Amino acid sequence: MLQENIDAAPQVMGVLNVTPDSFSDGGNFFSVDAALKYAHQMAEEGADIIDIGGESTRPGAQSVSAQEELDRVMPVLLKIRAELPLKTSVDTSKAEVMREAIAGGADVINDVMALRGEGSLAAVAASNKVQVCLMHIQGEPRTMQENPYYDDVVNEIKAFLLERVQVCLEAGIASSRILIDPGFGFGKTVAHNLLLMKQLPVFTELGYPVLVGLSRKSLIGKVLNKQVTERLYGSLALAVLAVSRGARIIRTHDVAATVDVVKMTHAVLQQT
Ligand code: 9MG
Repeated sequence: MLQENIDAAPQVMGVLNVTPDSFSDGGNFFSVDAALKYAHQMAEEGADIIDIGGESTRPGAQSVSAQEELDRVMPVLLKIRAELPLKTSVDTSKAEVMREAIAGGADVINDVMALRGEGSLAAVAASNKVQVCLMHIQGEPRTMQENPYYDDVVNEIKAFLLERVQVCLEAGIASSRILIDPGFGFGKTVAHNLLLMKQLPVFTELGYPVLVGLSRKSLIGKVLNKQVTERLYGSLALAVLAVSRGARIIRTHDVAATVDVVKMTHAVLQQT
């Protein structure tokens, strides 16, 4: 007999980049109206969370001021919160943006620098509610793909994430508010990324929900020899592998397809 849902399925986080130059969809949602329309579409397609980003993290991207990031992100965050019943996440590494986003009701701060920026730990610790995603990156977005090197990629990233979790706990952030992310594509070669996926249980067994972002990334382009617009099937294959290895949140540009593969994979995993 088909067993009913015991544990909730992993969540799908839809990417909403409000930047002129983001990886894979740069410029598409740069106006508030276009961003909002796309947020509604992702909600209809079954997204659980929308991750709003006002500064591109792709290699070589230009950095922007906190004010510019706020001007891009805040109107979209506030409108989504007013119009849609789903969770919101703000992808930022700046304390000022974090503080405003938290005041504006963001549910998650998604920080690719794992709260190492000036004032960002305090900004998150000052809230008693917001969740934080601590992601691993080697280097910084601008230069991260210049010869990434590890002696032991899995254990070095595990140690980094555990150290950042400890810093958060000591700052008073409850363990229930912490998500971790090995940071696929952030200062990693294709081989590093593939090994991280193979060994994902090392992270999912740490006791913190694991978020992964694999959607349309260059590792897929390199393995399959596909342009960014042709990476859906590769992204979905990785989403299936991530869910079957225990990931709890899948960050994606392709919400409808990802929702289906996440639900299908989860249904199989639920069977006893
Ligand atoms: C902002 N961003 C781009 N890729 C990402 C990933 O893999 N994880 C997280 N947490 N954020 C990401």
